[in-house]
Amino acid sequence: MRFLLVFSFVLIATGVELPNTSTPNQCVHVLTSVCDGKKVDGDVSYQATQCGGVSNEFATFKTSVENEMRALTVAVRQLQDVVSLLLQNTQLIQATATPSIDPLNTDSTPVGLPADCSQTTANGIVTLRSGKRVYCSEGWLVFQFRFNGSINFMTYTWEQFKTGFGKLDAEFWLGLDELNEITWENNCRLRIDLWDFDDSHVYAEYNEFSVGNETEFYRLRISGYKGTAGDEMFTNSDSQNNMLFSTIDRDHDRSRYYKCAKDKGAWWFNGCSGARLNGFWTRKAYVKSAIAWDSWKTKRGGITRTEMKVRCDVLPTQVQN
Ligand SMILES: [Ca+2]
Repeated sequence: MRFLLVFSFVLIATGVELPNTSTPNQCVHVLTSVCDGKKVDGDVSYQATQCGGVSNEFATFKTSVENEMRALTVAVRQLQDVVSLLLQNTQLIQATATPSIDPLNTDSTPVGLPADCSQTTANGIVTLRSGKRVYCSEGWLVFQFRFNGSINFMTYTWEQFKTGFGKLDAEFWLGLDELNEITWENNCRLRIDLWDFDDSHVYAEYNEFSVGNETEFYRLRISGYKGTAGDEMFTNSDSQNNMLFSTIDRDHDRSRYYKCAKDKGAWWFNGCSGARLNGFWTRKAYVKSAIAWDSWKTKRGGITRTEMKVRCDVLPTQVQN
């Protein structure tokens, strides 16, 4: 039955038409009618010899059947070629739809994902090749993001600034350990973008940026300013270059009398002035503890959105002599 179905499909697909006398009984019927009453039982050779007028008809019919069979053979081969091509296309589609696996990637994560933010133009939350989710902005890795005061940065401790807090889809601080890991052995830049209530925007970029490890209290190294916000971190009289990180519970600033971070939020304080972007988020002006960048906003308030981000050039591997 299966063979008959396939055979029928082949005929339909190839457009081959068999003669109406394609079955043995029909064949006998045709020959019987030509012999005009002579009894025949399907023995076509008998008929051919007994019925002279029929022999030519039989020869013609035989040739016709042979021709049809040859045509069928050609059609079957063409159909096999079509099926073979379809199978190849199906395999190609399946291979394209299945994620490729990088044989060098031991954790078997799909290739095509960026290794870091510098390899993507996406802005927002991005999954890296390592599986880690980060926040990218125009090729930079965002490590501090504030825009609505949903998180009070003033309440977080040394341990929390060390490991990070907040959420990527809200406000967050990435963490000092990770900043150290990212910046310590690479050439990195720092970029800071600031906005106020009127949506005015300024930026500051530092061509050199690194953060030490916890043993040296995450010492900040910074230089090479350019931008529109003003150099509030390096050439300021209260320069924060080479300063240690302070939090509400760890005082590493240079003021003998004050704990700058306790009043103004965690930062790399020298004295208690200069940039301080982890301060209190407020819409009010003249708030002592507010987020501040004095070379742009002198009213101690009004900065409503901050983005701190890092971008690094990985140093080439040392060549062994
Ligand atoms: Ca102090």
